[in-house]
Amino acid sequence: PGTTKSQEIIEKTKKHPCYSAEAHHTYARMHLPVAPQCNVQCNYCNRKFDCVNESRPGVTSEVLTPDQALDKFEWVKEKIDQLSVVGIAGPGDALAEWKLTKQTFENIKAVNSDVTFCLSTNGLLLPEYAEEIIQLGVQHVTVTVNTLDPEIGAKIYKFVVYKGIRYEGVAAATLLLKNQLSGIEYLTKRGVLVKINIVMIKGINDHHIPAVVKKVKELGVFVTNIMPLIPAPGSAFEHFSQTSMKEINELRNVCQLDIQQMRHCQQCRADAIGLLNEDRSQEFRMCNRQIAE
Ligand code: CLF
Ligand code: SF4
Repeated sequence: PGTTKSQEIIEKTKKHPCYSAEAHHTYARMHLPVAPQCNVQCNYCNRKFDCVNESRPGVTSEVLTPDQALDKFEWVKEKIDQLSVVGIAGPGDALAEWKLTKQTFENIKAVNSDVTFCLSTNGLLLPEYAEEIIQLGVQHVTVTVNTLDPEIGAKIYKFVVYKGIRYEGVAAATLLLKNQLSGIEYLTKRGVLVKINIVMIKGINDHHIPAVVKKVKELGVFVTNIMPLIPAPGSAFEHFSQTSMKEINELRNVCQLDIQQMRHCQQCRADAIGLLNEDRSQEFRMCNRQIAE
C-alpha cells in the first residue's frame, strides 16, 4: 500500500502547476479565499491584503464561506477542464481558522475525488493540525520560512498570537520558527510534499537564505521557492525596495546546488484562478455567477 500511495502522489504532482514546472503550461489551479484571519503579523503584510505567503499584496475580491467555496469550485470545474488543483492560500492564514479550511476541503471531497488539494501557511499551527491535514488527504503543503534565526525573525515578524497569547520580538520569532520546523518535519516524514516559500528581504534575511534552504532540505522538503519582497502599501516594509528578479535568480542559482528551485511562481492572489500565467479571478467572482444564471 505504501508504494501505491507514493505512486498516487507522484501522479498528482505531475499535474500540479506549482510543484511541476512542466505542468504549469497545461494544468490550472484555483484558490478559494476562505481564510481571512491571520495569527502572525509579518512586517511585509498590511493585513488588508492577501498573504504574501502565497499571494501578491493585491486584494482578494471576495471572501467565501465553505459552502460558497463549493459552489465556486463546481462552477470553475465546469468551465476549466485543466483544473487540477484547489488551494487555500489566505487571504490570511489557511490554518488560523482551521475549521473553515477543513470544511471547504470536505465539501469538495464529497463531490470530487480527482482534484488535488493544496494549502499554504505560515506554519504556526502546523503542530496542531498536521495530522488532520494528512487525514484529509492534503499531500501538498507550502510553508513560508524566512529565517532560522529568531533575531532576524524579530525584524520580520511584528507579533504572533498563539493559543490566545500575543508574543513579540525574539519570543514571537522563536515560537513561530520552532512550530514551522517541527510541523514541516512531521509532514515530510509522512510523505507530504512540502514546498518552502522564502521572501527575500534585502538587508534582513538575504545572506541567510542559503542556510534556510540547507536546513529545510535536511527536513525532507521537496522544493524551495525564493520570492521577491513586494512591499505592501501600509506595511512596516512599505519603503523597502522591491527585490529584483536578477537578485532572486542569483540566489536561486546558489541554492539550486542543494535543492530544486521553483522558478515559475507568480505570487498569486488568494483568489487566483487559471493557469499560473493567466488570472481569471475577476471572471469568476461570485457576483458574476449570479448574473450568469
Ligand atoms: Fe496555490 Fe500555492 Fe498550492 Fe500553488 S500557488 S497554494 S502551491 S496551488 Fe504557485 Fe502561486 Fe507561486 Fe503559490 S504560483 S504563489 S507557488
Ligand atoms: Fe500576512 Fe500571511 Fe504574514 Fe499573515 S502570515 S501577516 S496573512 S503575510
